[in-house]
Amino acid sequence: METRLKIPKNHPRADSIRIRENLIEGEERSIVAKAGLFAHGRGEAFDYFIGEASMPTALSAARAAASSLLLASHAVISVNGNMAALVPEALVELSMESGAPLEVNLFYRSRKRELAVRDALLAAGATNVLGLGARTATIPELFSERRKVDPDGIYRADVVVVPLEDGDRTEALKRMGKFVITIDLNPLSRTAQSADITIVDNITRAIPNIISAIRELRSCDAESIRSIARGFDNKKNLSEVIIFIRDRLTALAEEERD
Ligand code: PTJ
Repeated sequence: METRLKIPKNHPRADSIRIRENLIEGEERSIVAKAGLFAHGRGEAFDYFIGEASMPTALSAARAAASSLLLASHAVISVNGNMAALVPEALVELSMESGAPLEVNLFYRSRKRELAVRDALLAAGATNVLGLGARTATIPELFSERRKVDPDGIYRADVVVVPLEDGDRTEALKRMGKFVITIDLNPLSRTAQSADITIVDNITRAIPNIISAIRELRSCDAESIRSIARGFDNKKNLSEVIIFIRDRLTALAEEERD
């Protein structure tokens, strides 16, 4: 995505600066919450630890997520401000590939921000965005503004994709019997720990990885898709992520010492 700030193509941190500028401009247009800028800083720190590339664990989690989306009766993708600013086109593509509608659902909810997020998705090619209708349903025992959901969307979904999420809602969705897929660069966050599938990766890489996996799995029979979904163990995957980070940091520390 083009940014207002002209970033030299050969700048060693060009991608990172472009992402940051997208978020700053998104905040100015009310798409991103101020807290979304802090959330990005936390995420980027973890991205350094993993080497700013999709780990093998992220690829297998993306494949499991793709299988679960293909097997779902009514999957929904929950969209917040950071997602709409960073990957609007990829979200529209994922929605089209998986058949899961996009639903705007914000932690820092205001009518202005809901409309700004919806407009960013429409500008990226979405034709139907849930979460802005007059009717709302409520997620029980949840006190943030995220408790209000679309009765035709998250409320009746069996599978919900909730990237960059707060732990309370993930736990509340689980109590409602939903199958939760998240994307979070922090493998230790409450959301990462309580979801059914956690893709520890940057959303800018994870969404395209799920799209590629869906395309690849389309040629597989239903039983093979079910066995990929069944064979995924989130706790084991998260533990491998932490071991990957430990080993990478140990190798870097040894290089420094030599
Ligand atoms: O737009 P709103 O109002 O719904 O608010 C969105 C934020 C992100 C502000 C809200 O959901 C929030 O406060 O989230 P948290 O609790 O800060 O959690 C966000 C998680 O996403 C953290 O664990 C970050 O490490 C992680 N994260 C940040 N940027 C990325 C990321 N994970 C993947 N890709 C990223 N680009």
